[in-house]
Amino acid sequence: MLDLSNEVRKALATNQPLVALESTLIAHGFPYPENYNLALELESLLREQGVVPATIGVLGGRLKVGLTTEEIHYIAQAGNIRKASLRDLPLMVALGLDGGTTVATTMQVAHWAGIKVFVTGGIGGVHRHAEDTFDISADLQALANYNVLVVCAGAKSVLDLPKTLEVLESQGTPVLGYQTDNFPAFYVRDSGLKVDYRIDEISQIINAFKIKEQLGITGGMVVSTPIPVEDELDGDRFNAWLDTILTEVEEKGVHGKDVTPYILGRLHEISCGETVQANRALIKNNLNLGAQLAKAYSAGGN
Ligand code: PSU
Ligand code: MN
Repeated sequence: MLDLSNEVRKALATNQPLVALESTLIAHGFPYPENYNLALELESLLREQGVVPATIGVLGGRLKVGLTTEEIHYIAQAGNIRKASLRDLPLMVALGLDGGTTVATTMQVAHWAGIKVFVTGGIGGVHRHAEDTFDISADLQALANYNVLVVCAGAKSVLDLPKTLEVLESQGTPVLGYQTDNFPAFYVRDSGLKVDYRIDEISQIINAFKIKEQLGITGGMVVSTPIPVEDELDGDRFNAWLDTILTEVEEKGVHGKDVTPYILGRLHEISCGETVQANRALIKNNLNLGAQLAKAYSAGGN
């Protein structure tokens, strides 16, 4: 059921550095054609650094590791691609469906394929008012279970970040800050919360990850890095947009897997594209860190 591209298969066999990328971001995170252009740009930025990209998605019920340009284009423009979260994969395979993989399922498939580093924008987490809605992203379940380094600009600032960090702590997921003490909040650099460990050296992150593997501790690690200063959004303006949208979510009864895409889409509209620009910038920044981590991992880490 796992379809590895030739490039990915060869990279795994010859211990070349690989970075996994998700496809929900392409299907639901950005509008077309920005999504398509960004997905290809991320792949070529990795290749320039000597890292093999493995964009993951589900097509015709096959778990694809290393989508082709044509497949990425299909997912980018189809418009009705399902969001493939943890509970969806067996059904999608059985029914031969197409799906964009979330952080959760991209981690799961990367783990099955043996890819150790995954770059995304921001992880999902505990939503605001989760005490009423119980809306907690399956991304946290995946972080508890799959042995993958997840490089991100923190968790989406639309979430309840203190609660998200509490759940990560309860389930034993280390949260690292690369060259920062602060847990980043996606569009803004500082959430006001601290990471467990500030780590300044790539090799130290890889060592910790390998030690975790040797000890047989399941689960991933969050490696966070803030959006670059020049791309950061103003926190007060952002919060005002978000308050408006969260009111809409409640009034319109948006729920379940539609919440995150709804919020991201409306942010794009209300901000006149500013959030999309910031999102693009932070992913590219995360990508550079992920490329370095992948190279250090395949080089042995010391
Ligand atoms: N962050 C973004 N854009 C996205 C997502 C996160 O900037 O599209 C996606 C990721 O795929 C993440 C998912 O795994 O949203 C979380 O959705 P939910 O909260 O429904 O678990
Ligand atoms: Mn949810």
